[in-house]
Amino acid sequence: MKFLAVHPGPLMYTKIYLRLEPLGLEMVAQAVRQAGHEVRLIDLQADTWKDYLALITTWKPEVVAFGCNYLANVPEIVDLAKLTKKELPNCFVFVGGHSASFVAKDFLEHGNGAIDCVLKGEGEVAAPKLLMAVEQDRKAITKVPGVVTLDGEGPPPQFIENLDDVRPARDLLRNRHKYFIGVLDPCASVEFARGCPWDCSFCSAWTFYGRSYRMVSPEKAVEELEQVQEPGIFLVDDVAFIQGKQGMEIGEAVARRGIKKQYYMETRGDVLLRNKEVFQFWKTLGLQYMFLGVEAIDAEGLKMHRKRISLGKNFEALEFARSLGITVAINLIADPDWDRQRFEVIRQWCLEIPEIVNISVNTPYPGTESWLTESRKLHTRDYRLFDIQHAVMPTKMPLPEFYAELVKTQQVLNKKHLGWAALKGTAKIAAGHLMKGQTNFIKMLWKFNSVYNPELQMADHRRPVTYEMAMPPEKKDKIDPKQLFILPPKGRQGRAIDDATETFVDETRMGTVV
Ligand code: B12
Ligand code: SF4
Repeated sequence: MKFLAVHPGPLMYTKIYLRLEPLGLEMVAQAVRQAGHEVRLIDLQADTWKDYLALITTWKPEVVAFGCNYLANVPEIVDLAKLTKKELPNCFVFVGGHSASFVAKDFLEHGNGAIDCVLKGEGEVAAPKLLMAVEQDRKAITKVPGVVTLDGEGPPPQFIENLDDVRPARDLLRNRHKYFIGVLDPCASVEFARGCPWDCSFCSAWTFYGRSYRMVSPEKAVEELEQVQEPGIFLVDDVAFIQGKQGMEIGEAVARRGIKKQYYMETRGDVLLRNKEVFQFWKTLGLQYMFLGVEAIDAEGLKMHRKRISLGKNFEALEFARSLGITVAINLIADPDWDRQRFEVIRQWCLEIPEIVNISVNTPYPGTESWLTESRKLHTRDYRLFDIQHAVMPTKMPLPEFYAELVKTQQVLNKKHLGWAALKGTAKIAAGHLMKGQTNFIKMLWKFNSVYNPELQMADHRRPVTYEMAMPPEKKDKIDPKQLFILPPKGRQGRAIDDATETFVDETRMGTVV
């Protein structure tokens, strides 16, 4: 069958700092291709709706699959599905991905017949099975694991047995030069491990994967790095090198094969401190950027986000990351309750430290514990505002003032790390990019004010809402986190970490789920 995989357009954050290839969708595309279908992929972060329309009307796919990792993309995907069914009434249209899995039924209702099913969980195993059902007997699709239709639901989603079995169909993307993060321009994405063994209340990375953790083998990881053309590598793992041994093994193989790349990765402060030698080694291999999930700079804030890592440890981790001589970025979560004074404290802190500080807004997402325990009522149910750059819960200050303070604080980042300030330190690199025709990095340096603007944020709230999110269920003080899982948890055996690491995780996580 002719299968078209589609990634929706960019959200606010990706308009400046980065644009990355849709790795999960490439995995699904490859699995479908391995099953013998004719496959194409279009990424609307780098192409337009017009390109999409031209593609479906000329190529006429028999199946169109949308990837929805981000809740904020739901309305766009519903509209694209409707457009697709209008142009190609017999085409089978379905949606998969992280967020789609948590709001499957709502998605189908918004689609009003334009979306045939949502496929929950990992797509590698399920998508080829679904296509087989579509080809042979469309009425039997609810027998496929993870399928949700308006009439019923299939068995629970299945894990891919071995992450080495499917690697991404990178060749299907036509605009690979458009993917970048900061100076890593162009940049490819690579996965060394999947899932997260922690259980932070505001995060759905662990609930999606049933708190499992699996690793790609060092041989496969290195083979992939070798095949990737781009000099920059964005490691998509939620927490890099949880298991130090894997980090060392991949690193040693990279060194042996003489692979020269520049890397971006994200990790936790406590993992960094536990596996110092691994990160030191990766610095010698080309580690350039590290993102540390600090979330708060006071104990109260950390408690709120259920991060059981002390502030002292976080600052020690920051100190160590600095000592590696790499660019470090950290994330802080601004709460809608913040007042002017709180923002001022954060601003001062941002000014004092050399790191890039990214500030996002506390947002309860379906699939997280916060979604069920947050007592504050949502003041909007517009999916598009659930991008952690907008306030979806009532703010203590009037909303325009909250945004003014937020943007003023984010401006510190702009002043310190973008524009001329950034160009001063990177002029040579930037010139190199220009010589090769890579302009993503240079273009992003002056975009801040056109994207981050309190007036624009307010205007976003005033847009008419066609598709409204369902309300969260009645608030509960105690919940059974198991009800949040998409992939069924396998307990300890689902986590490919040694016992010492399992104990370390247990000591630093807050939950009691197995
Ligand atoms: C890498 C990453 C990014 C990258 C890459 C984005 C991209 N173009 O894909 C960057 C850094 C750009 C990014 C940005 C953001 N991200 Co992000 N990101 C991740 C992260 C860490 C890993 C995703 C990944 O690549 N995994 C590896 C691949 C192989 O897995 P996958 O994509 O999930 O795909 C599998 C399944 O989901 C499924 N699947 C995926 N697509 C499809 C399609 C079909 C048809 C089917 C059947 C199945 C299927 O099958 C795949 C293979 O098994 C996840 C956390 C997580 N672990 O999921 C957060 C996550 C998805 N991001 C999140 C957020 C909030 C954001 C931002 C909004 C943050 C911000 N600061 O603004 C932005 C918005 C991005 C945008 N689209 O414009 C949240 C999502 C919240 C939500 N419910 O909406 C997550 C869950 C993080 C979290 N801890 O909460 N992100
Ligand atoms: S450590 Fe916490 S925030 Fe980070 S991916 Fe794991 S569960 Fe999510």
